[in-house]
Amino acid sequence: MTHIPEDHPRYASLITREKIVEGVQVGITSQQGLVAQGRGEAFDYLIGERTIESAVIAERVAVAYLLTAERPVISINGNTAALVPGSLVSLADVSEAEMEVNLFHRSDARVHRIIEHLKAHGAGNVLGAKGDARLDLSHDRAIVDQEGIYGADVVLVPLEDGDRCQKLVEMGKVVIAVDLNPLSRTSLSATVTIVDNVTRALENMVYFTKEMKKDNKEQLRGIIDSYDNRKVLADAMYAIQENLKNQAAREGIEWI
Ligand code: PTJ
Repeated sequence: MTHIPEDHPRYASLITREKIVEGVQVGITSQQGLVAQGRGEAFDYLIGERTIESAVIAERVAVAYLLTAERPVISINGNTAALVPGSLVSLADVSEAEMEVNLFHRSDARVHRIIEHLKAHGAGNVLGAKGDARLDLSHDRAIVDQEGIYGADVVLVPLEDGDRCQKLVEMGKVVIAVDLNPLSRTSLSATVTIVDNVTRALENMVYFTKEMKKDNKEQLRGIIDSYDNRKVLADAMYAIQENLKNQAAREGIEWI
């Protein structure tokens, strides 16, 4: 890993980048994952590299869904496995959700490497190697486990592609997405869209789960019922616009 000095103004962003590069080097992350990370970085820059208030709301609603689910599943790909393995394991643990490796650029070797990587971070059972069920899609993200994503009622899909998100929603599942692009097909079709960096979102969700586990089901359902995903998307777009305006003002550039 390249040495990044802690006082570098872009320390957090550069460390995240290094983790993805390392993920590719050890065969966990796909090369395409580097491109996806670049896109994420660009949106994170636009939003101000912070968790906006509406993302906190979405994160709490996501936790309420996980805690009231019958069969919650966290879907894991090569990017999230490299970036936030510890938080994924903690979230599965505190929310009692299953973990399932599901890849767009699928190979059995990579599925197994990711399962081993998660186990090295404390995971118990990790699904995804069986691939004994199929979603109605023409690419490899269709391959899922019967006892995991296929039979789940709530699925958390950080860094998803739009097709599968839409398919899971069509199947009647609650889909929670984490995506820094508020206008991606995934963001537009998910039940709950968390417009935040997965590195911040997962950590927040672990914290909220520990706190909200004390709430009863009715309180959790109340949180869900008052939620409007369109408002959250609109707020993320507004936050991007305001961040750019403020930055322009600081630099003395007129906003036209
Ligand atoms: O490991 P695989 O084979 O399953 O492949 C995983 C990737 C991520 C390569 C695959 O799912 C893919 O190609 O994704 P996309 O279509 O590029 O979508 C990724 C979305 O996630 C984009 O909208 C990015 O803006 C967003 N994104 C990227 N990095 C982050 C992010 N959102 C939150 N946090 C990030 N760190």
